[in-house]
Amino acid sequence: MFQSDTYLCMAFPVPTNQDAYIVDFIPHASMDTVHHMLLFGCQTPVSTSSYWDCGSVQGTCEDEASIMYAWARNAPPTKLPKDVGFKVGKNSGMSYFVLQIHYGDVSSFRGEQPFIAGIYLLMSVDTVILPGKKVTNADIACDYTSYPIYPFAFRTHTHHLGKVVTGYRIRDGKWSLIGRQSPQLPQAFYPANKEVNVKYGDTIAARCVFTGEGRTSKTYIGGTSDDEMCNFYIMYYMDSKHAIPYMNCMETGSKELFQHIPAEANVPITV
Ligand code: IYT
Ligand code: CU
Ligand code: CU
Repeated sequence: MFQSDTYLCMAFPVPTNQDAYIVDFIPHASMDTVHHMLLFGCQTPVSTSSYWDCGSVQGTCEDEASIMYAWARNAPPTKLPKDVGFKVGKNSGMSYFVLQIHYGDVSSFRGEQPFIAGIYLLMSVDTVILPGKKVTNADIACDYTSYPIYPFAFRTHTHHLGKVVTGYRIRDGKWSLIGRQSPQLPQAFYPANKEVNVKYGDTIAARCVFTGEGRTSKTYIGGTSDDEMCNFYIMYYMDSKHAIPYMNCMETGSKELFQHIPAEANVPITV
């Protein structure tokens, strides 16, 4: 019934007018039919009446959507740490949940939490992969100038040409691994290296390694499965006092900086 590359979305109003905190996700998915599910929060979904086709890049919300949860077949589900919640409800700009690829259910609300969960997204906007070229690196890096965050899960996303995606914190010139995964494995959130927090003055960096083998023309960043994307998502918690639920980084970082990236970033992960 559904072709591959068909994405269906449905919006659900957050069932409260007050602020609430999501502390758990329980996917009710049939392993046979659902390949993956993503849960977003936003103010204005594309539709509020029925389900819709949301395969293209802007397919979920009219305003900015923030990813809160990813479930993929054959990948272990991520748990939020104790006392950590995603803030939702009118005041937080999250009036709706949008579930991409139906069959889901969410029902864990709590009052104010000491820690708030958030997403830091590193994404490349300008990578071009030359046909036949064995290795193309997409590098992303930004200085971090906010309150401390504590990464606890990460997710990688590319389309077919991605081999490995790796994320780091750089502090005093030292690169520490946040997470590393093949985007050809289920694109769920995986546990991050718990020893690595990020604070003011650090740099956050990621590299996606692509291959242009098998292509006969240039590949650009874009929304279809013939295009590519380079995403490294960090799910973190931070003190509720300075809750920032969403941050992103779209800068390429300096060549000089990436001369010091650990060699592991270019070691393919066999799937
Ligand atoms: C161009 C690109 O890399 N798009 C990604 C990242 C992205 C996510 C969101 C960009 C924007 C967003 O509002 I949320 I602007 C992208 O589309 N990634 C897909 C999903 O849309 C989340 C993925 O599976 O990671
Ligand atoms: Cu899928
Ligand atoms: Cu994509």
